[in-house]
Amino acid sequence: MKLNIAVLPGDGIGPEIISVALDVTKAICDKFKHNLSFEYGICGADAIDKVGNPYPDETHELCMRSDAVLFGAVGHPRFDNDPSAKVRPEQGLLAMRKKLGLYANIRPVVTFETLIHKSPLRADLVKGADFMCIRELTGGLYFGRPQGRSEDGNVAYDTCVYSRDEVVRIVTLAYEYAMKRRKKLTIVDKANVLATSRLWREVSKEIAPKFPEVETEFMFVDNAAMRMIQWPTSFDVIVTENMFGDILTDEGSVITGSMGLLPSASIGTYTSVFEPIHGSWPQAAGQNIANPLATVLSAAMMFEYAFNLKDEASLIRGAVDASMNANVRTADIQIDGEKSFSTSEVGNWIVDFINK
Ligand code: GGG
Repeated sequence: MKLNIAVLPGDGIGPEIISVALDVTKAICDKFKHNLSFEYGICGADAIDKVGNPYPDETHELCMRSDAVLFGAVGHPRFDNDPSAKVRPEQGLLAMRKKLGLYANIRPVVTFETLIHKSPLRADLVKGADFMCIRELTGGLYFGRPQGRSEDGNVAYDTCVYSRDEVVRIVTLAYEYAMKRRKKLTIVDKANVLATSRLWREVSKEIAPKFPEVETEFMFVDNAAMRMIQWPTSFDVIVTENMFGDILTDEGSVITGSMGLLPSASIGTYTSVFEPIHGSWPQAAGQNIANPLATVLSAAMMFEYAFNLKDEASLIRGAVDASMNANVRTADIQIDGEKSFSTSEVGNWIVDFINK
């Protein structure tokens, strides 16, 4: 099969983790005799520095002609300390999502048996947790307009907007995923306060009867945040709006033991993007210490979701499991007192495992 992918490393640790994920992708393509072609593009702070735009047209055109995009991370603190900055790296990520129509961000949260010691939560609570968070990605507060500041700078505003069609699209997709899993869907909102959440509830109640086998529960986001910590095994599929999904999935990473473990797939209209849920960790850039597994597992999602190549995805996941069982781990997931491995050492181990 021919696999034509765009590779956007981005900022901070992005280039290091993407290098590992690309090596893994190449090893899988060699093993399964796929014809891989890939091309690099720029985005984020890197692209602001080079061309003044965090998602330049050339990068967009590259993504549009690719079957899938492997994405690292964007962001740099120098923009946080400069409120007058006209453009921020994260705007590139949002522009990419909007322009590529990536309305659904799929984030699996799965506990690894060998990492239960790393979760700050009790082992008996996190053991067996395996749920999927579906985050709406092109609407809500991150995109609603107006957004800005009053002329005197003393007032700031964001706008949360959702249309019926946007809710139908994402909630229907979530029911379809629930049908393929344990047939339970939790719809997370803040319907006691927000008008957009009340629209989500109204529309979801219209869709639910089309999926009678799926148990539907509605939950306020504050309650969901508590329940995720107290009883993570009670979830199967969660669907929620953009910002709630952003926050809840970072919380989900605590269950697994490290932010460096959570992959994601963003699917939609034109192509699909695969990226770790974590950001660019600029303080660690160039040190070869970042955990590459979230990006490697994102590459596994790419094989499965973009190319329907399930054996290839399974081999990657098996190699990741094997690396952890062999104790070849970066510092964030290493057992206290054991030697930790660098980003590239973990990557090389996984590639060798695939090549065996
Ligand atoms: N790989 C994900 C990434 O770079 N995240 C940085 C970020 O700003 N994320 C905000 C978001 O996902 O909406």
